[in-house]
Amino acid sequence: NLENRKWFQDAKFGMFIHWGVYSVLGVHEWVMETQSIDKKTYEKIPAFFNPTEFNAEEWVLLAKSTGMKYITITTKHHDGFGMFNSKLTDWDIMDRTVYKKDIIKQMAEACKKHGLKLFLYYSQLDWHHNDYYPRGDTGKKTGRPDSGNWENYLDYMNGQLTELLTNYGDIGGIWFDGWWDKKDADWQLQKTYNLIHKLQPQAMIGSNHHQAPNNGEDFQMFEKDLPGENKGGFSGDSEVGNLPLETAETMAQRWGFSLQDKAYKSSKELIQYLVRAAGYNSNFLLNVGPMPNGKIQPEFIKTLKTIGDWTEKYGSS
Ligand code: FUL
Repeated sequence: NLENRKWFQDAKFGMFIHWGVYSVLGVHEWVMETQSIDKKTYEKIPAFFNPTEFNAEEWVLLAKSTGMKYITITTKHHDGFGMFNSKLTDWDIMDRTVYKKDIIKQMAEACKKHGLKLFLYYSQLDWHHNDYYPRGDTGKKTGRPDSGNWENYLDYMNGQLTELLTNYGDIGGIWFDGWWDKKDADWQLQKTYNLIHKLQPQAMIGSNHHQAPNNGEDFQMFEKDLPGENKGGFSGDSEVGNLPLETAETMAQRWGFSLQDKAYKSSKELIQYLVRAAGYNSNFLLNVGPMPNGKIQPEFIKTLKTIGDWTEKYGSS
């Protein structure tokens, strides 16, 4: 869809949100893997996730006043936990938390109300699902059975994507991640991409698989790098193609909420990054990892406000 590609290319600035039940532990979104937490133990975490202070409009207005035109939020990260109402599993916010409210629904409504587009991050990699089998490079210590049906997993994934593209109105796009965990697997990407474009033709598909484009995606993304660079070591295989571009960075070092991560980038650094990205005609997707109570930490808010003053003066796109 050319119109949407054009819109995306011109948007220049978006907010990335990494939020999941892992935020309770205050480590980062990879904690299940880095601390070798098995599935049964990890399943205790959602009971502690009760973000009573969460207000979707507050986040959307924060993004908007920072000069951002869209929000990309984790609907399911590598731990497989759904932050939305999925009928295909009970491993989601409705069934495992006392909070029992659909985060994605609230975000979709708030974005619509305030004129921002919503993009959905979806991890193809899943450390929780038994049918994510054979295992990939990660998730080997989760205590899952040594068997599973890969086709079932793909059906599950396509089913969840169908839910996401049916129940939340118009979606800006799908931000895939985790393909790289099983580089040799048959992901049947064409089938998934066709499904997405059939359900919502305007939805842009991107995949953080760190490869050259031409796999049927609508935009190309670079994690922690400007297009063409490979400082983060994620983009070695990527050449800049002719798709709209996006580069993702985070406010400090981690993506998900981390108590110990105090390597906050300054507003000056981040504004320079925004400007440099724009020089590549690339969007800048700037990440926050909200706290388990539903608030974004004050250090981030302060920096975003300063960036907002700047974009108000000079424009963000
Ligand atoms: C990576 C993930 O493994 C990280 O947890 C994070 O989501 C980052 C944006 O992409 O591939």
